[in-house]
Amino acid sequence: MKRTNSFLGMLIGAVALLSTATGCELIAAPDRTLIQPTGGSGGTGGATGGSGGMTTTGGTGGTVCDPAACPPSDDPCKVAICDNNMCGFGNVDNGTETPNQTAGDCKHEVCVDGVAVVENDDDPLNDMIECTVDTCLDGTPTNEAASAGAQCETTKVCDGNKNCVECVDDAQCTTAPETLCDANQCVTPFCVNGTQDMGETDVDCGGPCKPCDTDQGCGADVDCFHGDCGPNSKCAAPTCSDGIKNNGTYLMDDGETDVDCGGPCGATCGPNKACDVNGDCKGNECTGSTCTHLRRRRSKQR
Ligand SMILES: [Ca+2]
Ligand SMILES: [Ca+2]
Ligand SMILES: [Ca+2]
Ligand SMILES: [Ca+2]
Repeated sequence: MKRTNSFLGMLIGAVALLSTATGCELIAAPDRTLIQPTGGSGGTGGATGGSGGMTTTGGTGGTVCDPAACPPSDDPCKVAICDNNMCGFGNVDNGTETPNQTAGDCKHEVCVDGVAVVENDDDPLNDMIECTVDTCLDGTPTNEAASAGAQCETTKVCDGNKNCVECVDDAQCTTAPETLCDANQCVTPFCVNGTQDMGETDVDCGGPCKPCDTDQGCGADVDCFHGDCGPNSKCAAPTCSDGIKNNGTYLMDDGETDVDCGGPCGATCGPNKACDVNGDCKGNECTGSTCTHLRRRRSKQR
């Protein structure tokens, strides 16, 4: 009788344990409002990774998180991931470029620890001028003049002042009779003989020789370095309103950087006009070799 009672007690205990175990499986079911569905309707019951320290081995057809099916990130430095079988966001690889890039600004935006930062980049500004060397210097585009004699336009050379010219010395003048270099132009020897010869509009200038300077004789605009042969058949002095880009440092150091602006005309070049320094531009901002468009620049800084 005593043995029977003790057996009954063990049986009741076992049933109690079993019901506890069954209760635990129900408690371990996840809160499905916190799990993003990953396509299709999930099965019922079953959970992966229950809490509470007891492993549930039952349950089939539970939802499995798939990063590809999670809501995508709006932040270019974040990516959808699964964490504890729930959709979340993680950092993209450090150094990943964001879509927010500007060509030619010597900078790029990359992700570092999940945050977009702007870093220096080897992304020089192509100023479309062959006789400048386009580089980045500490995150700033620079377009320095190429050295005199550097090749340009296949058969010409740079003059060291950003211009592509015929010659900088006699070495480039090898086709007779033009065997001498005078003011960046290959000429015949009579263009440098100190007398006005046939075809010259003044001494050693005009016609087949180098163009003439202000107040020298001319027959047409092409005879004048500054491009304006006045009504008195003398080359007119350059002005900031003659409609001519009076360029260069030849004879008179008056180089406008664009038509009637920059250089001796001061900070008068508008957006997209050519410049050498900030002082050539109305907005006082010369980027590369071009005056910056103020409105565009403001929007870029946002
Ligand atoms: Ca860039
Ligand atoms: Ca260039
Ligand atoms: Ca001559
Ligand atoms: Ca001018």
